[in-house]
Amino acid sequence: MTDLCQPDQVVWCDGSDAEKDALTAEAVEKGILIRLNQEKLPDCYYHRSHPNDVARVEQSTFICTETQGQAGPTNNWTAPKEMYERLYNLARNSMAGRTMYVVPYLMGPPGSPLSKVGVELTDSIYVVLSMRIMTRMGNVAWEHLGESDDFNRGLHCSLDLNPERRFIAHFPQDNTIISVGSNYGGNVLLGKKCLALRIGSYLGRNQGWLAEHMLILGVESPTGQKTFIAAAFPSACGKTNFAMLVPPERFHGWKIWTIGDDIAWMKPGADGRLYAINPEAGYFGVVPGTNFKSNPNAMTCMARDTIYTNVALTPDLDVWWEGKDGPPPNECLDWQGKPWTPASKEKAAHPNSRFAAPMTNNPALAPEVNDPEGVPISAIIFGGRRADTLPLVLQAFNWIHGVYLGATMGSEMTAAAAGTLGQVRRDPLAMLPFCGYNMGDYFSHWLKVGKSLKHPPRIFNVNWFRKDAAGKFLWPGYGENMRVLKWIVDRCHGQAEANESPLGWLPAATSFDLQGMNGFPLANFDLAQAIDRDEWRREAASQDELFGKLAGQLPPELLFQRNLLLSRL
Ligand code: SAT
Ligand code: MN
Repeated sequence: MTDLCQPDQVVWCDGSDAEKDALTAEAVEKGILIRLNQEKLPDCYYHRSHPNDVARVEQSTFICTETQGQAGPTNNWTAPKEMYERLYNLARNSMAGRTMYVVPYLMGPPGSPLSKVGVELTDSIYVVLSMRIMTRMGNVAWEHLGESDDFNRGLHCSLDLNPERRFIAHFPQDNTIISVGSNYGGNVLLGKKCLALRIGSYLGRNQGWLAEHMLILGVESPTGQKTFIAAAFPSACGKTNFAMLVPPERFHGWKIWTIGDDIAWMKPGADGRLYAINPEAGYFGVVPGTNFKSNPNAMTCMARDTIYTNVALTPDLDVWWEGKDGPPPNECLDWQGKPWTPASKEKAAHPNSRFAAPMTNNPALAPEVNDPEGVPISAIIFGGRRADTLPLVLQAFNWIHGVYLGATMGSEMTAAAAGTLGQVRRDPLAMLPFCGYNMGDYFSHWLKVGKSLKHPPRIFNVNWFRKDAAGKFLWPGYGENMRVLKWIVDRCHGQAEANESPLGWLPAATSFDLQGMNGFPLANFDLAQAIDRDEWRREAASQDELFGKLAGQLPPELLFQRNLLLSRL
């Protein structure tokens, strides 16, 4: 790669503190990072991305399998040979006058049979410093690798950040990723979406495990019983908030522990249960809307050792964003560095501005996070962002029905990806942008894994985002989601009642706790749970688009499930 990219020098990163200090100083000197107010925000830095480079770009993301059928109709595909040629031409000499950093990293706890090693070559200090937060970076990766050559090959060239020369290309059969022309997190922190999800899902299918866009949390009851849950939501639908939830007053003695906020690798264990690890070591969370009420643990995470990207910068070198506690600053610089005041029409922080913070900053970090065996999963939750149709919570009748609920998930588009905000699209298991192979085969893989589990997790569907006729959210969300969690946990332990509905099991009024919800109109709960048969007939009909696209590869079970739903309706 050095022959190809022609860097002036090559730096092998070891992950040490001395290396971090030197790279940080260099980044500050070069204007890549701004040192924030160290009294308010110790070890925190600020970065502005190029204004055209603020989110994942799905149209520039490719799965380059041998045949187009292997990538499937939901992925962009180019033949590997052609894509290698195109990207090598772009990478050629692209690091002249620059430094190539060799970043070894480990995804998952050291010593875990599920963990994977990657090596990312990059010409961006921002990427090196972010990878240091988001992964276990440095010598720990070489130690895990030992004599093996089974590691992911990653190349990242910043180029000139021209969107026309932006490609995020995956070569699953070679365990290789090449990303050029971007410097935005999800496109360039190759351990995250590229390895942990796109390549990971491909490997998981061949090796009998699951790589999922899921948070993992532990619910501890007042008696000390811990129940682990994995939950899939599309990007920017509150996974980080849910993973760090603080139970309300009513749930005194209950505690939520975070294992991960974005990605789960899950494998059947010898005891017939499904075990999960979080391959990451940090959080790359959406900042706007985060405050001490919505997510106090995230506020603590990002109070130190954090890289902020595309939030607003105040005159005293503090950071600000829409939805932060307290009044807005009288003046500041917006995410593009332009003067901003509360009278400005545009937002000060980009809606997809992010913080990168080490998980060890999280007061709710689960002690099991480094357990090489992972944690046993009792429930899997699928959730979308839907203003209508979908109830607050329901339980699938069984695994196959649960896979159908996941496969037909719909969600309104968010700022995490370039696209039309608010439009509902099918995002199966929140994996549409992240599945490294044919989505139909992916559903079959899920069905197969379910069959291999003696004690499969229970599957649930949630929607925090349902609105009333006036456009107001029906459910308060955030900490109050503990009530939904409690019902789910009770269901897992056979302790809560449910009523059968055409969609699945709904909470019985006697077993869903609504006490102590100050000012919450109880009728809203019924509205949030209401099933409108006309909406559901439309919903089932609109599944045709995705199912039609996957025809041929779609497991028949899912079509049967759809017909069962229609007959129940
Ligand atoms: O931008 S990332 O892909 O890293 C975050 C997300 O979209 O989930
Ligand atoms: Mn994500």
